[in-house]
This record gives sequence, structure tokens and C-alpha cells, in this order.
Amino acid sequence: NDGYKLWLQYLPFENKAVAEYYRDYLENIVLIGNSPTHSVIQKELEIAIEGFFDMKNKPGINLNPSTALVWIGTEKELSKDILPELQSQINQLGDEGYILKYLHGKVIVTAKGNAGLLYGTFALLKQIQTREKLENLDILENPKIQLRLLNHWDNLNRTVERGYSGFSIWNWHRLPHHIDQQYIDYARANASIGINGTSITNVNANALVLTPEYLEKAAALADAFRPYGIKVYLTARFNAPMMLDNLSTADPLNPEVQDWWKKKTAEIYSYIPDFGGFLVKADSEGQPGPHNYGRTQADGANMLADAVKPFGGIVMWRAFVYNEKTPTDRIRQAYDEFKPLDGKFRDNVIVQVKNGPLDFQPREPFHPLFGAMSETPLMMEFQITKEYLGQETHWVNLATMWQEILQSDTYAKGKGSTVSKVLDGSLHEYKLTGIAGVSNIGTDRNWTGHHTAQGDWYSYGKLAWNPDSDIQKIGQDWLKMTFSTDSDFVKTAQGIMNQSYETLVNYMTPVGLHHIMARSHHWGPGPWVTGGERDDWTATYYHKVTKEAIGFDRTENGSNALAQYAPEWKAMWGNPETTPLEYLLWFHRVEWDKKLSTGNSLWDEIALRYQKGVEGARWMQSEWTKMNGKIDEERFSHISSFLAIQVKEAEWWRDACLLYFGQFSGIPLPAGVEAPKHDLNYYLNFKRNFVPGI
Ligand code: BDP
Repeated sequence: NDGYKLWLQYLPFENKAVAEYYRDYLENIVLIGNSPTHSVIQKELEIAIEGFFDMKNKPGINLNPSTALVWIGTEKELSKDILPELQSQINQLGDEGYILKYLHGKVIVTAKGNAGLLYGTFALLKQIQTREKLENLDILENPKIQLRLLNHWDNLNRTVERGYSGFSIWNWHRLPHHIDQQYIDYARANASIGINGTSITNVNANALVLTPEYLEKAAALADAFRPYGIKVYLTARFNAPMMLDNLSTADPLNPEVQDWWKKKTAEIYSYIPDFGGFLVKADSEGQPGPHNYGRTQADGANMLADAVKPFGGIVMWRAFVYNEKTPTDRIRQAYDEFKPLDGKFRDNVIVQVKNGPLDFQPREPFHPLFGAMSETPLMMEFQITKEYLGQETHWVNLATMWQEILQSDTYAKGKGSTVSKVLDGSLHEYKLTGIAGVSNIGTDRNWTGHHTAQGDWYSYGKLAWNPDSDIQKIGQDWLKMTFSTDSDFVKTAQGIMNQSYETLVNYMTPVGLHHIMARSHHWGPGPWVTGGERDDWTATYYHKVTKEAIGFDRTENGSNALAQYAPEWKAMWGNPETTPLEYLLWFHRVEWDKKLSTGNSLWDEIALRYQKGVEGARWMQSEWTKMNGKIDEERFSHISSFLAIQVKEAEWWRDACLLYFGQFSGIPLPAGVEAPKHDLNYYLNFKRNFVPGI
């Protein structure tokens, strides 16, 4: 098993009894109605049946209503006899919601629209994949967030920015004529977890994608995804009018520029009638933007919003904006720039904010914009690809980190004002709600490099559907569908997943350290990185180590980034004594010999946590060894070899960071911390010029 089928393995039933139980249902399905989505539903049922049963005893789908035990149809298509009993529940459905219910000996899957019907069918198949009984079914689901997107940072030459799983799956050269099966399987996987949009090009945008040659290709993808309820979005390079048509300016207040975007947008809609809209990175890391013309982010976003408005499109404007010149504290920038613009954006603009104020670090506090923009809808941007978290060779269950962020309390409207409530719109009554995940997939046969990184794609989709979902249940379902329903396996693998995030934070950036990765590629340790193009792209800017102390003072004595948070957080995080150790060096400069709540000095705490991280990685490896024979050999060994890489790299992180910081603290390693294998020079020179990735 090479993992290509992701969580849609439809693993064979374990024994005859299980097979017979589900056989009755699976061979008596009636699917009512006709549409491209109905065809993909029928196809999916066939694929599932093929997987569940062995070839010889495979049931066919019997579409005879008189004997049907499973009814699949939208509200309009459902039999008149069933409808009245479901009416009150149907009334609670939104456009994409579904009902999955056992009623008078029959399983009913229904929805208002086709996408809901497809989601409901996948929900039914999930019940069977996880071997749940069907007689108790009584599920009514509506997505809590409207826009549930993947963001691909894919370039037109098929390299993937921060992609570690091969090349881009979009084969521009063969499009529009060849629709690869992988596009269809991509759409199936996304629909099965409720993802309804995809931005297919890098935020560091190439204007060429807006030319007819590429629009025709993007349209072919949009056509392929449409039956699966997935819309296509494109990244817009802010100076495209200059690059493509030689306009002398891209000033958003210039009528000629505005007109250019209106015409361009109309052209896009002529290719893709249900085009979702634009995703924009402006005034950030070399991308052009409204700053170039002395205009605000709102001026820029509104110009594009006006262009897509007549067609029902939206603009996702990223808040990852930071100055051309290094500021005193980079993490303040997005808030300082966007907060004054609250309420100044058009109603079809949504501002896309990364989970933390810096940049996808292993651990950051939630971004202070969440809760601070009551008049402007905000959407979340999570990074599924593990740019700063081991780059697809480390097993880290990202759902743990995402849950920590989603359940963080902004206190915007008192206790319980969680980030998840900002995102689902309930806190500020946003009309537009959304979430984006920077995709981790590529041409690797298993899509995501590490087999377990498929689980991050899966759990992202589930949390996008409902940011308050139980991540333990998500993890169990994913394991059962992907690998095995064996309870021992599920328990052990979930045990590993539950430890994995804290383990990684410990061996990479414990006690609130951040941005200490190697320069530019961000793989491996680089606490010594200093100098160069800009100070805020170094490690020393963030840890500010000296012989006396380490950490970034973000209290009012320092950068005062803390002022961007609610008073409850200011009180807690403003005082090193009450700051949880997870964020200590994020907010404070602390002396090496300072005694912490654990009873250890700061230096000992850092060293012991690095050691704990290494031990955690070894524990994950030894737990996994016990799974030998529980799943197929191919995926078992693949994961085993990656765990060996993880252990080695955890040791590398520990040794390099402790040797480097130890020069400053001057304190020996505490008992229990293993001596580094090499001297500091070795790590300084180690693979210095090696850039991993594709
Ligand atoms: C950083 C990445 C860079 C991205 C940037 C972004 O290093 O490649 O372009 O984020 O989000 O984390 O725009």
C-alpha cells in the first residue's frame, strides 16, 4: 500500500459477519436524481464497495427503490413518503449541510443541494469505514465556516514554495487538454472533508496566470472540481496591470488601473463562471502593493473587491504585511497596519491572518488581530506544510497546535470569545467567514511525503468544517480509515500523535524561543543566524542572547507588542512569574539563573526540555516499532525510516542549540542531559549549504 488512496482506502471488511452486516445496506442503495455531482456520488459508492468487499463476493448497487435500504437524494428528490417526517430537520439545513438518519429501517442521506448530498454520502461512507452501526444514525451537520480553502503555493514552473512532497500536481503543460486522474482524486479527498475552495497558485504571485493561456488551464481545473463543490481562486499580483499591459502604475486609486482590473475580472469570469475570487499578498517580502503608491491595504483590497463584486466574487487579502525596513518588533506590524482600517473594507473582502503574529513557528500565541476587528471579517491561515516543523519528515500532529489556537480566548467580548468564534462569525456577526490551509501536497506517490502528514490535511478539513470539533475523534477516524480499524493500532498511533506536538516544540523551540531555524530554508537549527539582508530574518533578532539573559521583551518596557492583546492577557503575559513557560521567552528577557516555577533555573529548564524532546522522539519511535505487523509492511517501514530521521534531527537540534546558547550562559548542562556528540563548529558547518526540499 503506497498510501495514494489517503483516507479513502475503503479497507476490506475484517470478517464475514461485518461484511454481511453492511452488505444488506450497500447492495440496496437508491440514488435519486441526476447531475454531475450525482454521478460522482454513484462512482464513489462503487469505489467504496470495490474496496470493502473482495472481488468475488462484491455486491452491485441495486438502484431499485422498492427494496432500497439506503436513500440518497436532495430534499427535492426525496420520496414524498419520507419527506414530511424530515421536514423540521431539513428546515435547519444550510446550502451545504446534510442529514444522515436512520428512519423506519432505512438510512436516509439528504441535503438541500448537491454539495451537501455529496458530503452526506461521504459521512455515510465514513461510518462504514470506521465500522459504526447504521441503526443509530441521527446526524444533522452544517459547516460552521463558509469558505474552507486550500492554498497552494505552487509556481507555474511546478516548483512548490515550502513544498516538501515533490512538485506541483498541476501540470500546466498538459492542461487544459489532459485532466489527470490525480486532479479527480484530489477533488474527492477534499470533498470528503468538506473543503470547498482551492487557490491554485503561489501567493508570491506570477501575473502570467491571469493571461488567457493560463486562464484556459485554470478553467479546465475548475470544470473538473465543480461536481465536487470546489471553487477555484487565483492569486493576483498587485502590479499585474504594469506587467501584463504596460500600464505606468498599479495605483489602486487610478481609474485606468481600476478599469484594467474590472476588464481582467470579466475576462476571468468568461472562462470560469463560478470563479471564487482573488487571494492577495501585497507589501510583503518583495511583493508589490498599495504602499508603493502611498495607499492603504484597504484601498488595494477594495479596488479588487469592486472588480469581482458584480460576479459574486470575493477578495482574500492577507495580513502578512511587513515593512521594507526592519522594525523594532516585526510581530507588531500586521496589527499596527490593519487595526486602524477596521470597517474600511468592502463587504466582499475578508482579511486572511496567520495563526500567530510572526510566521508559522512551532509555537506562537494567537494573532492579536483575532478579536480586534469587529467590523472586518477575518479568516484564519494555517500552514499544513511543515516549513518550520521538520519539513515532512517529522511526525507532528498539527491538529494539536491548531486546537490550541482555535480555543485561545481573545476576551474580545468577555470570557469565552475564542478564536473559533471569531472564525465562525458568531463573535462579531461576520457576514463572510473563512479559513485557509497552506497545502502540503505534491507529486509524491503518497501526496504528502510523510504518510502521517495526510492526517494533517484530513484534520485541517474537519476543523475547517467545525473549528470546535473533537480532535481525538478526528484522529481516530483518520487512523481507522487510513491504516486499520484494529483497536490496539488506533490506540498506540493516537498515543504517538498526542505526544508529537509537545515533543517537537521541546526539541526545536522550548520555553518560547522562536525563529531560530537555519537561514532561508528553515530546516534544522540556526540560533547563530545573524546579519545579512534584514535583521528580522535572523535568529539573533528574536532571542537577543547575551551572557546575562535571553528572550525578547515585548512588555511595555520593551516593544510593547503585548499591548495588542486584551487586558486579561496583558495581566498574565506581562509578568514573567505568571507567563506560562511555553511563552516565557516570547514575551520576556530572562536571566540565565532565574528560578522558574518548575524549580529549575532558566538554563536548566531549556536544557532539560531539549532533552525531553529527544526522549519524546525516541519514545515515538519505539511505540511505532510495536505496530509492526498491524498494518501493511510498505507504510509501516516508510514511517519507521522517517521516525529514524526525526530522532536524529531532534538530537541535532538539541545539541546545536545547547552548544550555541551554552557559550553565553556559561553554565554546564544539568544532570540528565546527554553531552553533545560534536563541538559547535561541526554544527555551524553542518550542511550549511544544503537546501532540502524537492
Ligand atoms: C513564509 C515563507 C515564505 C512565504 C511567506 C508568506 O517562508 O516562503 O512566502 O511565509 O506566507 O513563512 O507569504
